[in-house]
Amino acid sequence: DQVRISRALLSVSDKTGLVDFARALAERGIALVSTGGTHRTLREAGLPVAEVADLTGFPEMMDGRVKTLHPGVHGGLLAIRDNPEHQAALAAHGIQTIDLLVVNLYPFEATIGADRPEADCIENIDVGGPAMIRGAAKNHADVAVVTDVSDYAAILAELAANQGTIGTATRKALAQKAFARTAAYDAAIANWLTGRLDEAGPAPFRAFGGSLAQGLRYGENPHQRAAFYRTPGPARPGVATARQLQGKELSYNNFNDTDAAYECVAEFDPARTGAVAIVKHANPCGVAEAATLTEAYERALACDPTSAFGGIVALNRPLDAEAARRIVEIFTEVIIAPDASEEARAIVAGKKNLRLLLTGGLPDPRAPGETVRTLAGGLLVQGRDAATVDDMTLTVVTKRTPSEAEYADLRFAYRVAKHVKSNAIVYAKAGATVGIGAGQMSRVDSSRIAAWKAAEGAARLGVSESLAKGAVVASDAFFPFADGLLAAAEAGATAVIQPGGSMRDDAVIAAADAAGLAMVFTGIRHFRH
Ligand code: 93A
Repeated sequence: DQVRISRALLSVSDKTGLVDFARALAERGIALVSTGGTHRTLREAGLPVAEVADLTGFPEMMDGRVKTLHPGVHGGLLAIRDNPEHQAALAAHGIQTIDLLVVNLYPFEATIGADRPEADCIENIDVGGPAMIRGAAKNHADVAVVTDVSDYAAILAELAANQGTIGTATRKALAQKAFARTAAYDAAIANWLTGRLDEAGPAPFRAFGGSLAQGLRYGENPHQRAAFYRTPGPARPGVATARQLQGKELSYNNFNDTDAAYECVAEFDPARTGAVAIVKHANPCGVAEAATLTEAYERALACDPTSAFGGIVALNRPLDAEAARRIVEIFTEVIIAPDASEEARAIVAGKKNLRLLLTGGLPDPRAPGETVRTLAGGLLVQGRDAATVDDMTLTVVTKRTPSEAEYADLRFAYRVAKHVKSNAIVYAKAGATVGIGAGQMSRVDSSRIAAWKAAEGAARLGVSESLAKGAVVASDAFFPFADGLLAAAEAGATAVIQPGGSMRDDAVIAAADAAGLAMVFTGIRHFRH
């Protein structure tokens, strides 16, 4: 559907390109209306232009704070053209429709950027402009809204090519851009105000949208300021939404580690199995699944009891008394679970400093969403890693096919590897990790660490063979060379899961065959940095 442009309202702070644009509109026979400064500029250029006061019957007042906030303007933007009642209202009140709105806002961002006095910044909060932009964008079925000076040329070109009309696709795209602009504008105001609030308080924080949920004593280190912000919109059940039953306030590192732990354990469907993840420094140091949480906890703990000291324990099912009794035996910072029985709560209550967080539900590992990371001068945004091994096609690439037991462990290990920082190598046996190598710059080093952890575990238990013996191994990304894979074979692993896709896959597969390993490719990588 084309919309014929008969009347345009122009109200711009940035007057770049304004006169040429307005002249071209006027030459097409489009009636122009504008606000004080814009009107003056157009009049001085000799263009025929009415004043907004002609539409509202009111003069601009209060230093321009109130100029377009009137039904004479907003009725003209918001009226649905083919709605008889709206037409009747327009007629009854003598309101003229506006088909093209051209607005750019008071330069709030530039004003705060120039460190101007607070009163100047406040005065540069545009109210009427965003109201008009939002009205026009909402009614993009009938109105085109231009919020970007760099779109003037394209609008003129479209009017010329389409007998003075603007098409639906363009109006919709303009409306999207318009709402993005008002959203960013309000976010800039909110963030600036957050900074002003904090100046009176303990620490100045700057965040990117969201609302300040909680000031934190410090960040990763005591000399770093920190706060926790909640993002708007529906929340994933987790540390941010949990009810804390007891214990001190969470620290910055607690938030981060607890999130890592809960996201990891949420990979395990509670209808299928109980699962426990123990996390330190945002990496799992033990994960296990079992029929009971107690057994899962014992086995997760056995993977690396030294590292588990002072860790975060995440459970995929409600905490029961037996598991609670076992967990409180060891110094633990946080327990997070969907829920807890009365008896379990009472047991945890015996440890005053231990935080117990109950979320009411598990986050969906497949749910979409974004992750955000800052870098100097910007933000990196990506979709969260919603891939799960259950949805992947596992292709056997070796002569030997994994046994059913190996398959189960391969899936388990890959599920865990997703939550281990790259380069990630995970040894697993019978539903429990037995060696985890995390965060090394070389994959072969991660392989060695994981194998060494498995050997250490054997020594701790007083058994002669490494726990890697008969285990499977998962790698979060392909083995670039056979060496990492050979390290696993040497340690005693019998089966391998990895994405595949290396230039040297053939050599890696040949090495696996030579070592009698079974290997499957997932086709999907789980980098985590
Ligand atoms: O102070 S306002 O929030 N009140 C209003 O009613 C209003 N209407 C338009 N600011 C308002 N505007 C803004 O004035 C526009 O968004 C534009 O940035 C500016 C244009 O003013 P002028 O035409 O006087 O230069």
